[in-house]
Amino acid sequence: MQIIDNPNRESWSQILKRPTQTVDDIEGIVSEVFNNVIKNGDTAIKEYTTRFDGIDLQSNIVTEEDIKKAVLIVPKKLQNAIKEAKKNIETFHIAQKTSKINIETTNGVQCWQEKRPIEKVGLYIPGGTAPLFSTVLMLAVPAQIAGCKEIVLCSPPNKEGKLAPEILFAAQLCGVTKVITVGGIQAIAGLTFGTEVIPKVYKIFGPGNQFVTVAKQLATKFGVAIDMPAGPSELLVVADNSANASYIASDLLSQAEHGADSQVLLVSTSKNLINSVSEEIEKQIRELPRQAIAEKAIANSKLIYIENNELALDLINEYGPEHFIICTENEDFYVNGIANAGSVFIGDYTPESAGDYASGTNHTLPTNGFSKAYSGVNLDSFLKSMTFQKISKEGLLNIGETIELMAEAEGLQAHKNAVSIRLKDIIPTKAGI
Ligand code: HSO
Ligand code: ZN
Repeated sequence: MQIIDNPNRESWSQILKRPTQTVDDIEGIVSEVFNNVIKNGDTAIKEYTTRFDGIDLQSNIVTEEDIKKAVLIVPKKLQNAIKEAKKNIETFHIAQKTSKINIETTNGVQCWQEKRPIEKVGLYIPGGTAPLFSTVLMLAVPAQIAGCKEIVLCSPPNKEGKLAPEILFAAQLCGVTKVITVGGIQAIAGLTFGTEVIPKVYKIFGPGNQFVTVAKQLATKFGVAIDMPAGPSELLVVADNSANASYIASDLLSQAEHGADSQVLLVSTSKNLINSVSEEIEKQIRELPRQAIAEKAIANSKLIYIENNELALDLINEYGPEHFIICTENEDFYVNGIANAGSVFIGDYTPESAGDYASGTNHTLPTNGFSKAYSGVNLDSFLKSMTFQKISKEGLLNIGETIELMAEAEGLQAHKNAVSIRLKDIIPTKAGI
């Protein structure tokens, strides 16, 4: 693994580049699929499933019967583990509920703000080399707590034309209202425009490959919201001499095995630790079933020696990792100083896998430096804040003139009139409008 020795600030942006692979003309194919789905609905969806997934599906509707069968296949022990994880995710996300804010800004002017669920949401669960059913929990649990009425789950068919039974088990456990076997651009197009089978939704969540990501971005042009721009997984660990090199190596490999384009970084003030972690990675990677994938990700990854904690923190904030693990003696320095990270894991006994599955935090997080401006998925992602106001006669008397003056100054006479016409009734002697 590449070791970088005390890089100067000017070189940071080069060193911290993400290994994004660009596929030519994704937008072209995404627009083609969108247009075809607008025109031909489910017929187009079926054609693209045959073309992109290599599966000729008779029906992509997942029935109650399919779900019942899936539940029988998932081993009881795994079912219990999924339930345990769900409980923790639920506890953490229920705690995120906020109370209504209700305040009188001026006498007689009552303003309040409350949150209401987004009524229809679409959850995209990728297929690929490993169907990540844990993502079903991370999206459906907060959707259900928020009170979303329609929770539609789309995921691509496997080689047998089916969804993994664990995905179906998690979906029924978490109150998903409809499951459809459809993936890729065509799934996003279906959720954006609606077809006979796929309901149109107001917001689309979930990770996906570059095609899905570009499709989600195009969906926003048609008025559908998305959770965030998603990219390959990443992890940055900061560790000093006090850290356990084999633990650190296991964490770095846990993200590296996600995909060839994942990136993992170690930042350390200790050259000893860097060398030990490098050796440990070589040892542990040989034992992994997904060694080939992890090796490609490790080729994109770096061990960075930095001479002091202040510089290290600046570098970490410039990178803005999706996941940030702190294994240092002075952990508070990093906990308090971190400005840009999706989710933070503190201490020797907090592997990132805990947050991926079962501690309770959400694993749908901003990648590619988006942690500088975006939050990970949380309860609020499924809610909208709405404001309300009720003004009494006294209230309008109190703020009426302010509104009139401002409207007049903006040259908006009709705005002013809407106040004046009322004030005239409240104070009959007031000059005409
Ligand atoms: N680490 C991934 C989430 C995940 N890991 C799902 C295992 N399963 C998000 O970057
Ligand atoms: Zn993971």
